[in-house]
Amino acid sequence: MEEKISQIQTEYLEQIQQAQSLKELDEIFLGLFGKKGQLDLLPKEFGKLSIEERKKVGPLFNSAKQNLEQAIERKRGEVRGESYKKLANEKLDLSDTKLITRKGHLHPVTRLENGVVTLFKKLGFTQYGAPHIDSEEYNFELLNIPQGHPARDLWDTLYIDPHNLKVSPGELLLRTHTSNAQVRLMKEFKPPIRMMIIDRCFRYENVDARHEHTLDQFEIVYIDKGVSMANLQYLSEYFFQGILGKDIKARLRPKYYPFVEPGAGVDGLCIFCKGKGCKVCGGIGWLELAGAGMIHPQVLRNGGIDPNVYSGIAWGAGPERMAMLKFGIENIRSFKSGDLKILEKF
Ligand code: FA5
Repeated sequence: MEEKISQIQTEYLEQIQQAQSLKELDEIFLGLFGKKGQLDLLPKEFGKLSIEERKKVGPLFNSAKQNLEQAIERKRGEVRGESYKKLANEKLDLSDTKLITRKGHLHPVTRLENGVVTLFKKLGFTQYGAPHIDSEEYNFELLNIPQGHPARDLWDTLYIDPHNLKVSPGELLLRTHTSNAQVRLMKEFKPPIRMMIIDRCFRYENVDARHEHTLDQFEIVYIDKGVSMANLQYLSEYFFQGILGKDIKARLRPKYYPFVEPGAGVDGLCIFCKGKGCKVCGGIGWLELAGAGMIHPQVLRNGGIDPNVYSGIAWGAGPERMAMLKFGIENIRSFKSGDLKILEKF
């Protein structure tokens, strides 16, 4: 046994000395101390030895084990030192490397909206902001839509849980349209008024190719003496041609909104089916871009404006719907999907 121990020691010390890499040293370590390692198997044979022999072999075994472990550790240190030296002398020449940079850009809807704001600034419109979380009063009641009015079904929304707030259930909601700004701005400013609101709205909506639950709207409110449907017609053309190009085909059709009289829907010809009807336009051939009309006399009164002196027009348009036509995007949900393959095209 003593011979066997010193033979293993000599043999492995030599191997350790010749090792060039950490991998080789790991293999040597396993060969000695692994599950079937030569040195680790030895104690199993100690049972066969006499007590006298065991007294001699025990310390010999321990010192061989210690020597080999230390030799491996020492050699590991040397090999590491060599690799560090090599690394320290290595030089990486990056002078010729071209960095691959990805250039981002504004979201297509943001670009379209910036264009809209610039267009209407030229006509003297200023931007106005109204709260996203608003009261029923401004979103519905002051716009001639009292509790229980069937028109509320058109703007189904999400109500805020009044827990810990000093409001009754159903009083606070996520605004369904930018029209919640109408009476607010009338109370704040005296006519003539030329204001625009461009911002986010929310609806409890059955989402599909042209309906989102979170959508942007662009609203204008123009109040002055003698404002008429002719102004609405002119501004609609100015708006749609300015953003979608001279060739855009738009139509104005009668539509009911409780806060305007008369009311109109403004549609753009569906570019996907050229008016034949498809899944994007819901088979209609036209895509509704805006709701509009002459501001109802009662709404003017609610805002402290005398309808016998002043009249006004308003519209609320969907920038995402316009972006669908402008960029040829068939599904409104693509805009907020975060799908770079689609967004990078624009
Ligand atoms: C309104 O929201 C009215 N406040 C518009 C208005 C303003 C009428 C001023 C009269 C005077 P409507 O629900 O139809 O109306 O929405 C207006 C436009 O917003 C639609 O024409 C469409 O372009 C866009 N829109 C409406 N619902 C969605 C939706 N779920 N997803 C994307 N766009 C929508």
